[in-house]
Amino acid sequence: MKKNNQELIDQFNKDGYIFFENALSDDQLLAVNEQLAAWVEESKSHNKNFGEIMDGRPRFDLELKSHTNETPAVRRITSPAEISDICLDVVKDNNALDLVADIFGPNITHLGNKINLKLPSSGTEVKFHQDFPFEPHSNQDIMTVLYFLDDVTLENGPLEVVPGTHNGPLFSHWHNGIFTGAVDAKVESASRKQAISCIGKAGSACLMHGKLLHGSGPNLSKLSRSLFIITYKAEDAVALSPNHLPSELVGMIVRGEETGTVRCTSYSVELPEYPKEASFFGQQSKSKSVGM
Ligand SMILES: O=C(O)CCC(=O)C(=O)O
Repeated sequence: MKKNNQELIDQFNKDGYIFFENALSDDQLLAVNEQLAAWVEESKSHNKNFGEIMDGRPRFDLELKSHTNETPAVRRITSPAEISDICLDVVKDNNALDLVADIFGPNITHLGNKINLKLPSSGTEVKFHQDFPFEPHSNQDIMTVLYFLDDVTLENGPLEVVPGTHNGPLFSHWHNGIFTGAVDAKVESASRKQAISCIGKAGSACLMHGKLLHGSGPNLSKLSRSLFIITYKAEDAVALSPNHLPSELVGMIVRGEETGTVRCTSYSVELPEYPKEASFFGQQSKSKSVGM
């Protein structure tokens, strides 16, 4: 049975995430996927990361150990909405955004957008982490919305979330003086046991609180698993560290209006390290050097 908005909001407050069908219209899904297919095709002529975002880092991040012409392994496209009007239109308006406004609104701004891909044979995986320590703000009303561009199944590396962790501690993402962008191995193995896989049809989305612990395993299927990930925030949540995905679109109002107000809640968090790598996959690969 389809849940009404209040049931979804109650579920979000309890679990820290919501699965939401038809977050993208059929036209949006088709258009973003056509754009993505063109970028993957383009990646075949590159053997290293390419493109450029505002701070000079590459926009297209490749899983270099598996990327070939036959098995392209783009794993991240940073701020696609800066170079594609199709993606920009989705950032500005989609069915899930109304729910974000119901939860953290009425005034909502865009914080960042990216596409994560797990192409077959790429081996890409995501270590367990919380998003908030990458982007601490004056309050914690930050929502990551992960739009499914493919059908997501148990085999193709679904997002795994740990219900209720948005109400728990902020974990350290620093280990032995290195920002690994991941929680430590003990927290990860305990989390895995409680994690729920977010599976569903292309066009659905998972709305996830910025503090929710999550990760995902490799794609073991022959079909791709791509997510368009857009982070939104309450307009009165003001950044406490430089945005790690800088773009002209940061701070764009997508619902309501600008109030110029800062709302503060009290908490402590270690500041993140500004990435030198093309994306957080590079930061997470440092986990190996600290024995994780
Ligand atoms: O691609 C995924 O499965 C998760 C992505 C994620 O957690 C992130 O990019 O922060």
